Amino acid sequence: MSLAYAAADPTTTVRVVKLGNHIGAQISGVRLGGDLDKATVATIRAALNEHKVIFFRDQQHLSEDGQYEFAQLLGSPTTPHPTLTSAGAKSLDIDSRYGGRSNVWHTDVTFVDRVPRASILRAVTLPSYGGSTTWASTVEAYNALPAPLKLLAENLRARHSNTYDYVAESAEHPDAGTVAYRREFESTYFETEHPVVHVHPDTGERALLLGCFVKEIVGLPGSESRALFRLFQDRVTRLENTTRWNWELGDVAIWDNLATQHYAVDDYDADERRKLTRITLAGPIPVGVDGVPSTAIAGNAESYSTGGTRTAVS
Ligand SMILES: O=C(O)CCC(=O)C(=O)O
Ligand SMILES: [Fe+2]
Repeated sequence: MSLAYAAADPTTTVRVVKLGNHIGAQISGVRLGGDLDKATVATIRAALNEHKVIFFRDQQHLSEDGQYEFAQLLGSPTTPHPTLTSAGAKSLDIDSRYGGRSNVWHTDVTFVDRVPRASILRAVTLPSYGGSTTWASTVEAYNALPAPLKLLAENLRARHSNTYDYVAESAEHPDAGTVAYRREFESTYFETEHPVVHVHPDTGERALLLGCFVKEIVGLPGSESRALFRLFQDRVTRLENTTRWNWELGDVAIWDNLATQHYAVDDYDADERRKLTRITLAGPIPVGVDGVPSTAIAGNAESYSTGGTRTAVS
């Protein structure tokens, strides 16, 4: 299905083409930057809410500054990361040389209370093959649950932290860059309790809020906590629920971080470099179906993100 919208410049047409039933669309006819007209920004916002992750090819003109100026049109950027503070002022490099191989399913930064609303990722250096990224809809994962499992999930809360079990995720010996990255990643301890089902601040849709930062489901013994996590997390990553993007230089992906998880596929040569630049938009503190918000257990994310109130940010 393809939807066309007239852009402010009458010579171009913005086109939104769906990539899958539940998630993903490619948008063409847009030159991203700080000078985009309001109508196009509104189209991008609507497409993001509807499709959860959207892709733009051929944005080679974008610099870090241009990416940031565009981000400011869409929402309010956070600092690059709560703990990776040696990153620049505006963006976070996802760099294979420095620990940037996110081959584990996650929603970004769920260890803080103000979970980012969206992320904007731009391909800067790519390997000669491999290195795609996959996103999954956490809204569809919730919607597809049988009624008894919906009820169960809605009544659970989970604790997320920024120290998770890397050893369980990777059989390989980490290189020096990865070790340094992890040390910085864990330099300040953050822990937050979130509802397992939260209500999306802009669409009102319900979504599972899980991913690799989950430490435990509250109130359960370890074995049952792990079993329930697995049950719901496996629902998120069903392939019908995902879309996979094969990057080309100059591509930009924007995902709704409150409606998705993602996984960077580590299938490129160890000698090859892959680097993408991420700018993140602030989001509000999630709330559960019962209206109870997430609560910070450890760490203060105020300086990371101006989010926190439940006003629409993007
Ligand atoms: O490397 C990628 O494709 C995605 C990395 C990631 O997890 C992120 O940018 O948040
Ligand atoms: Fe990520």
